[in-house]
Amino acid sequence: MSTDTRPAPARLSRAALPLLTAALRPAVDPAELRTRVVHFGLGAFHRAHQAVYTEHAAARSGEPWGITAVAPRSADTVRAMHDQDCLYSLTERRPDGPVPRVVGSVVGALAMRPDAEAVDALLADPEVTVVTLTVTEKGYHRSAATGGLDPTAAPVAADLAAPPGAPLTTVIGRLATGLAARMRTDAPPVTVVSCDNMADNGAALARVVRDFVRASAWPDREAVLERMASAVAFPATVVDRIVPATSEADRAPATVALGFHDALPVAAEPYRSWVLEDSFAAARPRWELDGALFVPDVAPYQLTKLRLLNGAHSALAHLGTVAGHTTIADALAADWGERLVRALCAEVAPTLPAGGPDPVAYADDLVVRFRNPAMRHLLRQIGSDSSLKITERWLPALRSLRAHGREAPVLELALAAWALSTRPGCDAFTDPAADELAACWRSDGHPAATVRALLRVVGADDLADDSALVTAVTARLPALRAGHVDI
Ligand code: CS2
Repeated sequence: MSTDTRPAPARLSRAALPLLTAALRPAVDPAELRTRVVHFGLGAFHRAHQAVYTEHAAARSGEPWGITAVAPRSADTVRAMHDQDCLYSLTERRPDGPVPRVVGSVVGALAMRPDAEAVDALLADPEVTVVTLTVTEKGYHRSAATGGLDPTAAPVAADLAAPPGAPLTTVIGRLATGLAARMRTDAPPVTVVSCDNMADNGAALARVVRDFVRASAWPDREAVLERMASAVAFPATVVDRIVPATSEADRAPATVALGFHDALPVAAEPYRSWVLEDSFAAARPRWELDGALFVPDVAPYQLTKLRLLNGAHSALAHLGTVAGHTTIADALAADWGERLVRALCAEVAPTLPAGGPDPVAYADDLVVRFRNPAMRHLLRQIGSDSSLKITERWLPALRSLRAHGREAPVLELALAAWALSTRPGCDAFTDPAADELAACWRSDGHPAATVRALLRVVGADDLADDSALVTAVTARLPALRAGHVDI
């Protein structure tokens, strides 16, 4: 047995940067950046997407756009970020080998609750003109029935009832409070950019923020709303990059590649894209210098991405789990994997507005991206929170197909696999509505009644009332229960 007596590598830090090879160093010197962007959501996705675009925009424009990222929950991540001067490595997982480097655009990290005052100070800071968010669908606390803020959701109700100055739990509450403070000081306009996977995400975010202000007890809420209407823009955006949650297996190679210990590495596919609605209220990083596309209307891109990429991801997650697979690449290697992706894209294509990417070429690219053998993207990660995801990814397309009298066998099959995952005791995925969904499986109930009840839980009463659809989904259950995916 040999004992390794070499000292552990030092922690990644700004002092380490000059010691890295040029290929590993950030595109910008973080010491030259200032916080001009506040980001909510310190997860892997942000660090592999917007942080990269912002870094390149700063490097190419010479403008000092730095990001302070706010972690809604995890103070541990914030501490780890501080321990390494907010630097971290990003490894592109190319099929022919990993390509690591350090990203330098994040210059501050705050924990939303303990650092509430600092977060509000930044939101009111005239230098900060962009706020971005990656808080996932559940961070918006939208009501399935109305699409607006759900004031009965426990954390929302608690934030609305909190005394002034108390730390808040929801990002929407914190953002609304911070923006209100900015409006009161007449600070310059600001743009708030939702980077989550929802149709019309800008309008969705604007609505829940305004709903929070409207439901607050602030005496000046009408004045705040009025000023917000002219001084806060909420453009829609489509973000795209496959970034699996960082796993233990990512840490050691990152440290080896850098020669410095990195507790917060991120690994992502090489592909990335960002399409933004060109309606900003104030200065922004020149993300277009790094390939971001500014367009008048993102809807064709948004719906294509949500229904094809995310729709296929969710279908692979549920059907792959039924068939005993663990990752997207495994599910794609099944004899039905590629067929599923192509069939789903072909089925959904007629529901997409004109002006977006060509669905056939898009499906070709998806197969290549999903098949990347260097990626380990867990079906468990993608299938979690499905009660919120399928309402964006599958149900609008399904409605549109049914309204036009078209067949939807792939979406029906996917829905049946999702239904099975909601059974009591099935812990393949986590979901905020898990208890409510499990309660739909009454031991004396007919499976069709269960399918109907499940659809009602996700706010799809219209589909629950569609007997032909419910019958078709129910008919798929027995084969799936036996682990057969028949496409
Ligand atoms: C995935 C997305 O976890 C999921 O639900 O479908 O995170 C997906 O990887 C990204 O949207 C790709 O841009």
